[in-house]
Amino acid sequence: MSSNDTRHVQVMIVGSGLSGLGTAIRLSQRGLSDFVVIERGPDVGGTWRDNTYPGAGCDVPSHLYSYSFALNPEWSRSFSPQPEIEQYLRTVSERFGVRDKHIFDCALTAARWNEAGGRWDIETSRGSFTADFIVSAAGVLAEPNLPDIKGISSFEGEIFHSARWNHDATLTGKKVAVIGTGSSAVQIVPSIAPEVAHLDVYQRTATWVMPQLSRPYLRLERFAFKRVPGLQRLIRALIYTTRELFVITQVKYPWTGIALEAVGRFKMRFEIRDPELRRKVLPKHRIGCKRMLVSNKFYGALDRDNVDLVTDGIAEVRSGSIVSEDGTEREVDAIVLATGFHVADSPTFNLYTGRDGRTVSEAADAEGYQMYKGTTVANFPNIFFMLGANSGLNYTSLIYVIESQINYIVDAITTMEQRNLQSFEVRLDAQVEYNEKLQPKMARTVWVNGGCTSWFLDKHGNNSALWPDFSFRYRRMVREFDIDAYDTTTKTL
Ligand code: N01
Repeated sequence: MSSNDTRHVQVMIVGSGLSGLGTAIRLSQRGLSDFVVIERGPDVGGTWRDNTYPGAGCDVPSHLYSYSFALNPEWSRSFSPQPEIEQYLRTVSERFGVRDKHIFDCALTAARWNEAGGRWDIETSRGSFTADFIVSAAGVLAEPNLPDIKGISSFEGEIFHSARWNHDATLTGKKVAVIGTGSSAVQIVPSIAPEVAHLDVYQRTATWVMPQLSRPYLRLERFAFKRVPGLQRLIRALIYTTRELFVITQVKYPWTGIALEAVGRFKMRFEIRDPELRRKVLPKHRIGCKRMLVSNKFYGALDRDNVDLVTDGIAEVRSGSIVSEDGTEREVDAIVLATGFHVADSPTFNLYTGRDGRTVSEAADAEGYQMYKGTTVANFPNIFFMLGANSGLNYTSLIYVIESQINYIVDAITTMEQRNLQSFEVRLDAQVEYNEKLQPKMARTVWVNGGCTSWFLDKHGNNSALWPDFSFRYRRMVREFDIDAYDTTTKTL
C-alpha cells in the first residue's frame, strides 16, 4: 500500500449521498479542507441517484426533506418526486463548492486500520490512499437484496431490481411481475399498471397503507417560500413536530396505533371493490411494525382488471414464467424485483478491517451489530459509520439524523486536532453500557413486538436499524463529541 502513488488525506468520505455530501459541506464550512469524497457512481445523490423507477418519490414532506443549511423554496410539490431530489443534491454540491472534492466512479475495495501508523490504509478502484479518519457514508438502502428464488437465473426475459431500473426495457404491452410490496413497490405498481398488458404483484406480507397527502404547490406558495422570511423554517418546524408524534405510535402508546389501523381499514374499504382482494391486503401485524406504506393509488391499481395480487409464495422461476406454491404457473415477460436492500448485512461492512483484524461484518456476526451512538464501534479507531446501528428513523426525515451525526463527526475531528490526538476508539464498556440502556426501550417498540419481520431486524432478530425514541433526543445525545467515552493516542512527532 505504501507506494509513491498513495495519496494521504486527513478525512476520506466514502459515498456521496445525503450523508457524505452533507459531511463534505460541513467540513469545508469549518475550514477543514484536507478531505476527499470517493463515490462509486458517476455523480452525487446516492439512493436518490440510483432509484429511478417509475413513480419514485419521497414520502417525507419536501420542506423537511432538505438540509437545514440549504432550504429549497423551489420544491414543486409537498412531497418531492425523485428527479427533483436528485437535482437538488446536485445543485447543493455545486452551490457549496464541494464537487471538486469528489472522485467519481471510484469504489472502495478495502480499508485496513494501520496500528503502527495510526491511520487507515485504503484501496479503491482508482488507487491507494491513506487517511487519518474515514467517514463511511455508504448509505443504508444502497445494496439491492436479490432474492434467492429457485430457477431465477434461468429467467430469459427482462429482470432487474427496483433500484437498478432498466430504462431500456419496454414494459408497455408486456406481461410483468413485481415481486415485493414495500415502499418501492407501492410506487411502481400504480405507475406501470396502466401501460402493461398484465401485472402480477407477488405479496409475501401485507403491510398497512396510509393516505398520501401530496399536492403541487401553487405559484403563490412558492413565491411566499422565497420572499417571506422564516416561512420555510416555520413549515419545517410544524412538519417536524407532527412527524415526531408518529414515534408515539411505534414506541409508546398503542391506542394511537389502533386509530391509525382504523384509517388503514377504512382506506381498504373505500378504495377496493373486490372483497377477496380486501381480505388479501389486510395486514396481520400491528401498524408501524413494518414501515407504513403511503399511497392513494396502490389499492386502486391492485383492483384493476389487468392486475392480480398473488399471495401464494413463489416456488420457482422458469425461463418464461413464475410458479407459485399452489402449483399455478403464470407466464411473464419481465420481472421487477422490488425486494429491498441489505441493511445490517450490507456487503460494505466486509470492506473495513479493524484493529483486531476482523471486519465489521465478522465482528457483527460474533457479537451482534452494535455501535456507540449509532456511529462509532469498538476495535475500529478513527472511523464513523453514518446511519450506523440504531440510528435510523422510519417516520420522519433521515436528514435530521444525518445532520446530527455530522455535528458529532465535525466536533470529533476538530477536537482531535485541537488536542493533538492521533486516534480515538470507543471504549468497549461505553459501547456495551450504551446498548444496554437502548435495548429495554427497543423491547417495548412495535418494531420488535408487533408480529412481523422487516429489514429493521438483523439476522439475530434484533432491531439494529432504528432509534427507539424521539429524534430530538438523538440530536441532543450527539451534539458534541464525548471524548471521555473513547481511548485516545497522542500524535508523535
Ligand atoms: O424494500 P422493502 P423497499 N420473495 O424491504 C419482499 C425506503 N423507501 O425497496 O415483507 C418474495 O420495504 C418483502 O416481503 P416481506 C423505505 O425506508 C422509501 O420497498 O419481507 N418477496 C417486501 O414486500 C423503505 O422501507 C420510499 O415479506 C420478497 C419487499 O420485497 C425502504 O426504502 C420509497 C422476497 C421489500 O420491501 C425499502 O423499501 C422507496 C422474496 N424472496 C423506498 N424478498 C419513499 O420515501 C423480499 N420480498 C416513498
